[in-house]
Amino acid sequence: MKITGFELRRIAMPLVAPFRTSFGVETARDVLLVRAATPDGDGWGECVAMSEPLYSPEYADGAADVITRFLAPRLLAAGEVGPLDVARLLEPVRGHRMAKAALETAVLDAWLRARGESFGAYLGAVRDRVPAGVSVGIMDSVPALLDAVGGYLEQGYLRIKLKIEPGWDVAPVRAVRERFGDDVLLQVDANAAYTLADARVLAALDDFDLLLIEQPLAEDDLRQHAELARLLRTPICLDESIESAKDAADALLLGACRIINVKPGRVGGYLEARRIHDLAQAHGAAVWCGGMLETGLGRAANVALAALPGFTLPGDTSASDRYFAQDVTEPFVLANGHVAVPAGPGLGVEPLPDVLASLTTSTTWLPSA
Ligand code: SMG
Ligand code: MG
Repeated sequence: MKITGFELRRIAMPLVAPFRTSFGVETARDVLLVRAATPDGDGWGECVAMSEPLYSPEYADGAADVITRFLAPRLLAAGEVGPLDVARLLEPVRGHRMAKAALETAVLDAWLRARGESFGAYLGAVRDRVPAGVSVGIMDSVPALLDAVGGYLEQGYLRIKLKIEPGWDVAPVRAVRERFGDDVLLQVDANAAYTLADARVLAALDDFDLLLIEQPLAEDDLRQHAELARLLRTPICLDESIESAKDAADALLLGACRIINVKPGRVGGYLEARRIHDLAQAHGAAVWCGGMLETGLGRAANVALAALPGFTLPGDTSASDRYFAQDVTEPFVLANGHVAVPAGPGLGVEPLPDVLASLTTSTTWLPSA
């Protein structure tokens, strides 16, 4: 497949409510979209980097820069490029996995659309809908949190994830358990806000029968996660620490986690995400699909991935209206706690032209030489 050029498009998406984590507050999503143009049609990739390098070292302006100067030129100079070539062609450039993932996804989407095959079919999906969890930010008070959780449960979300940080951990978890009972599937995510010295507080969460505790310690603390795992009954799940299938293998072998949050952007794309799925399955470890407040474009691919057989826990694959009043595609909706896997070619969803135009803050065209 010949790529005639890449379009980088920035869109500004206000969130329906501020989303607070242990590293900051998001009130709007500043998204970098990549469109791969080919003679047979276009493909889309959403870069999950946030506007500031707080979740991970990548950030949207940096991703746009590395794509423009170093990544897109390698693909545009390569002549025929298929989805399996992208990672190899970009491999000499260190890191920048979210930027690489956006390019690979755009190429894969264009290639699948031309073949008339869906992301789900290509990746190996075995379901036509996936159970939806929801990630609930840190709130100003426990009553505000209980209102938010109650609202999501009423809508039908099948699993609740509470963001935690030192000072906002045992009390909110206890309050949610007391109000909504022991049957709610409940888990927590610290975004690396603790150290091993906090093991006692984290062990206090063992009383609440959580599905998992996500990324309690720093991303480069694999050994310390393994140590912490020995002190907790609650399974540890890693997010930020896992940037590749190799990292996943190391973490599982070391006993640093029993569960992995798979985010395709964080690991360099959907093909590497599928490798992590395969590896975890072989290892008997559970995986689930994480979220980065994606628009409908990124969500379409995530939902397809979450339909693979080893994704045995509900993901952060919520409906569009949990994030945005107006999504850039037809919205993903919650039906009996599930979100449908798109069945059409490629991502199976399109940006709505007028909406896309109204949200766009800039576009750059990177032509092939
Ligand atoms: O997409 O529903 C979503 C957000 C899920 O909590 C979520 N993501 O660490 O897992 C995580 C966070 C990272 C993004 S926070 C701005
Ligand atoms: Mg996380």
